[in-house]
Amino acid sequence: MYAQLVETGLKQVRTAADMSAEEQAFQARIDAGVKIEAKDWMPDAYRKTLVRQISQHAHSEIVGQLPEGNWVTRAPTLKRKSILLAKIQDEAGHGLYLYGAAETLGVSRDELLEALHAGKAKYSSIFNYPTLSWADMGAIGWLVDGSAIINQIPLCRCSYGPYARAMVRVCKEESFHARQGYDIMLKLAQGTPEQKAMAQDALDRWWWPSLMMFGPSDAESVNSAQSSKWRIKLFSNDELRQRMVDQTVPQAEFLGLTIPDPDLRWNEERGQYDFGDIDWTEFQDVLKGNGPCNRERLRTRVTAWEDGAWFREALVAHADKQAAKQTAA
Ligand code: FAQ
Repeated sequence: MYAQLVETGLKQVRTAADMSAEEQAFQARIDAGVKIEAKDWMPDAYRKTLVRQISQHAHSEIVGQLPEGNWVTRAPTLKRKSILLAKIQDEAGHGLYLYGAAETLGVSRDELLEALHAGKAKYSSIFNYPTLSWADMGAIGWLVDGSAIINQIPLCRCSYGPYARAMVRVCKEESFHARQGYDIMLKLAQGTPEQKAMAQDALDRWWWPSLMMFGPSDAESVNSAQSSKWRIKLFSNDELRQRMVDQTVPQAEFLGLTIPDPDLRWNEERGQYDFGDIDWTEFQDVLKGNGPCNRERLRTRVTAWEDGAWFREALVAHADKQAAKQTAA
């Protein structure tokens, strides 16, 4: 069923010769920078690609609440606790905007959640790692939300109107998230030697998984070519990953922390940092469900869904009652 909703696997980029007249006109609108709206005609593969990406993105926001949720009761001060709670609530909101954007493409939220709970739909690899110390709240805000912003700013200009518009607000909120994360890291880095060591340990554990968030290398990315042609993707996975490294290295230097990459060095000629090889075996393992927390994350989401059944039923019963009252009036 999920396979009918989304488009997966290697895509041949469609050329003018493969396209009907309708599809050529659609591509011409995209090339001219026109936004595609929900009621516009669109090729089935474009619709399915968007359902795949937007729903994966929505699931990431929802599952992404769990690693930080682990620290709400142990935040070091009331102020830190309120900030963390607000951030986690924002992530829930992002999930809802994104499910809303996916629904404009003709799928239901229930179908998408069913695929997540059955382990068929992906969500970002990053949320399958554990949060072992308070410093991880800093590292997530700084590196994970930092990477999310780099990936999502271009999405504000993507070809599908409802997705692009949802991204505008998401990005504004993500920038608060990144600032709060960096602020936690700064406090720890300027604290006692033990606190600075905690910050370094968090950077050591989150650095490489954060680089993996951008997806496989361009040579391995199955979706990039067609998604770029449709202007769903405006920059490649490797371009955005490079942007993240270039932006983050000076921030780590300011904190007095060391990026755990012996091959990291400034390349004068390219005007960018060179960095070491990513462990793609680890990435693939996490995608297959074998990361450190995959099973726990899914179990937690399924339990939350099942425990909330009575509340959803009550809402439906209330809505039915209201509708019956209006009909009678
Ligand atoms: N994790 O051909 P490509 C956040 C999959 S939000 C898992 O390059 P594509 C906020 C990919 O789906 C984070 N799977 O694919 C926050 C595809 O498999 P499929 C989420 C991954 O779509 C912060 C296959 O590998 N952001 O962090 C990953 O062109 C803190 C081949 O890859 C988004 O979703 C991965 N990292 O490019 C929340 C942004 N990478 O579907 C809470 C929107 C790749 O064919 C707390 N998404 N895969 O079976 C995108 O920009 C793209 O979908 C990419 C992947 C760049 C993720």
